Parts: sequence; structure tokens; C-alpha cells
Amino acid sequence: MAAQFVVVPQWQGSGSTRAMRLVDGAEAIRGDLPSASTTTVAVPLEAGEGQGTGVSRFSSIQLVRDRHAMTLSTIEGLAITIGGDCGVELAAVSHVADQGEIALIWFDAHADLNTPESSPSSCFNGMVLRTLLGDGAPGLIPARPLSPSNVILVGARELDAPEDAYVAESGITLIDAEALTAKRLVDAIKKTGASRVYIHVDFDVLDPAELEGLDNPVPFGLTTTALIESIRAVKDKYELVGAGLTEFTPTSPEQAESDLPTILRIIGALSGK
Ligand SMILES: [Mn+2]
Repeated sequence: MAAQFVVVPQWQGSGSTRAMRLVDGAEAIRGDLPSASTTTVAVPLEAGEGQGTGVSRFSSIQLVRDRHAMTLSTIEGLAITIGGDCGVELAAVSHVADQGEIALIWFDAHADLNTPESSPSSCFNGMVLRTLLGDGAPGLIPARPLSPSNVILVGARELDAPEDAYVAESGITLIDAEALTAKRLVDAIKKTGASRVYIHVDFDVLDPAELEGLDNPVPFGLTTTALIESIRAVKDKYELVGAGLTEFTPTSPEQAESDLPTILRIIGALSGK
């Protein structure tokens, strides 16, 4: 069965003054996807309220999470979520984790492991992975949180001190960008014991030389080729049950146009045979 695409132009999880570029980025990618296999989740125009949760714009994030989950429940086979900010992974990862054990591969320059208490920004895109692990705003924690031993961070290289501490104590696997090989990644998945895999890609895992439309570029990232080889190696050995691509923030249609071939190569690797 061909992959289905779910576009979620959520920006409320980002604290950037340029957060609306996430909407432009989602739109640009959507324009190149087959319309018959693409669904767009409606994102409210309003920012939303924190409601005392410590998560900025909590009400909008919860609403989008619910709409996204509803859309995913109608899809059979592989769904690929296109963000939007990293917060869109909340519904996407929970959806597959609810159906059985997964290994979660988190390709991201950041760990997204803050809690409302530790977050310097209160922005949900920096808390989404920790929320999936069961720590966060009660209205967002999934019914079946992940275990840290099932999570593999790849290319994370800009962690806040509390995130570093959590990685050290929790047993999450971290593979540095320069240490990434297909074998290392496959071995790390094997250690989880899971046979089903979800792949998260925040485009900022890539080296800034690879993609222009990054709001928060961090040097010394992956090459596109290394990312694609990793995806292929994972798909060779394990069942890919879901994937998400997030945080594309082009400054102009021209910049989006120049980045799209790279993005489509990554989508092709995730959705292809
Ligand atoms: Mn991220």
C-alpha cells in the first residue's frame, strides 16, 4: 500500500518570531505531494492559551493533536506526517505506539526533552519527546507512554542542561552525527527489542549546508546522503510504521523551491519500497 501523507501546518509549538514560516514550509511540501494521498489537518488561526499548564499555547496544541489523531485513525498502512513544528509528533507517534511496541528514532539537532518546569521557552516543540515519554502537561501525555530504552536520538547536538541530565540517567541511546553508521543505528534498534519503527526527522538534523530553510540551524549535522542511507538501512530490517518530517521554515518561495529536491529525496526514502 502506498504511503499516505498528513500535512499538519502547526506553528503554535514554536517560540520563534518567525513561526509562521512553518505554515509556508508545510504548504510548500504539500504542493509537491500526490493530492489523492494527502490530507491536511486544520490548524486554528489563533495562538491558543497556556491554561496554567506551563506549555505555551496548550489549548491549540491539544486541539490539533485531537484532529490529527482522528485523521490518522482513518488511514490504513504507512502514514507520513508533514509538520509544522516538532509538536506534531505527539499524535503521530502515539498513534503507532498505541498499536504495539515501537523503536522511535529521533533525527533532530535538539532532544525535545524538556518538561514545562525545565523548559527555558515554554514552547511545546522542545517538550514533545519528553511528553511522549510520560513527563509533561497532563492533558498531553499519551495513554501509553514510551520507555526511554525504546528511543534513539540521532544527531542531537544542542541540548539544554536538564536534557543532558535526562539522557544520562534515562538510558536513551544517543548517536552523534559524526558517529552515525547504518550498522550502529540498526544495532541500536535491535537492542530495543522492537520490530516496528517510527522515524522522526526534524530538518535541523541536517548540516546547515544541506538545507536553507532552517530557523535554528546548528552546525556539524548530517549530510542528506547519510540520513537517506540510514532510513534505507532501517527499512531493510524493520517495519516502518510511521514517520514525521518537521520544522521546514523557508524565508521565501524561491528558497522553498531550492530546498524541495532535498526534502523530496528524504520523503522518497521513507515512502519508497
Ligand atoms: Mn525538534
